[in-house]
Amino acid sequence: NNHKSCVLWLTGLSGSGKSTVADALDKYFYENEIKSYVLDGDNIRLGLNKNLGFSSADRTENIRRVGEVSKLFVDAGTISIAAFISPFMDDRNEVRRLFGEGEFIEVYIKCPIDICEKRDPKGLYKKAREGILQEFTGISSPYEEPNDSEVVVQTDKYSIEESVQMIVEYLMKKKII
Ligand code: GGZ
Repeated sequence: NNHKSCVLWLTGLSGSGKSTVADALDKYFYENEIKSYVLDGDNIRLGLNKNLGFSSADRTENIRRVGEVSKLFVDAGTISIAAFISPFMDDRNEVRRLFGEGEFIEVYIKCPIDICEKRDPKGLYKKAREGILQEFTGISSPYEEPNDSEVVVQTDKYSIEESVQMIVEYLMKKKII
């Protein structure tokens, strides 16, 4: 399969569905013989970035490193699917600057915080409310909403399949896949 490479930068709150959408996209690409790789907290924060926590400075450094790793994947011809909260607009825009025109595709995984909090798959919102978890995004640490994302996916309104389809359609329209 002939395709261009790019980074799909998924930003959104904890519990918004970033990892779910990332994994479903990865599966779609695999089934269509398109090379892709998911970067997320599970494979980055436990390894390369295990010296980083959740202070603003550490989040900024987390995102900077993930941006650089994503660039390596794109150079290698693989679509990088990066799923990180990436709460700061400046940090997201710094990553954008690493890439060529059209190569950085910001996908805002948009979901109201009360719904994320209801989902609370890992019980983290509860811990944040109780003050056990500090500097939690959306509760005690900011999330700067994107306002110029290439794609906006509302996971409270659309199914995972529909969300994947919207991203795929964008990539087809831009002749990336
Ligand atoms: C936000 C936290 C925190 C705090 C632990 N704030 O929903 P999850 O569990 O599986 O994903 C969240 C993940 C966020 O890591 P990122 O690397 O994406 O964050 S950032 O882009 O801001 O650097 C959450 C868990 O880590 N987690 N503590 N205080 N999320």
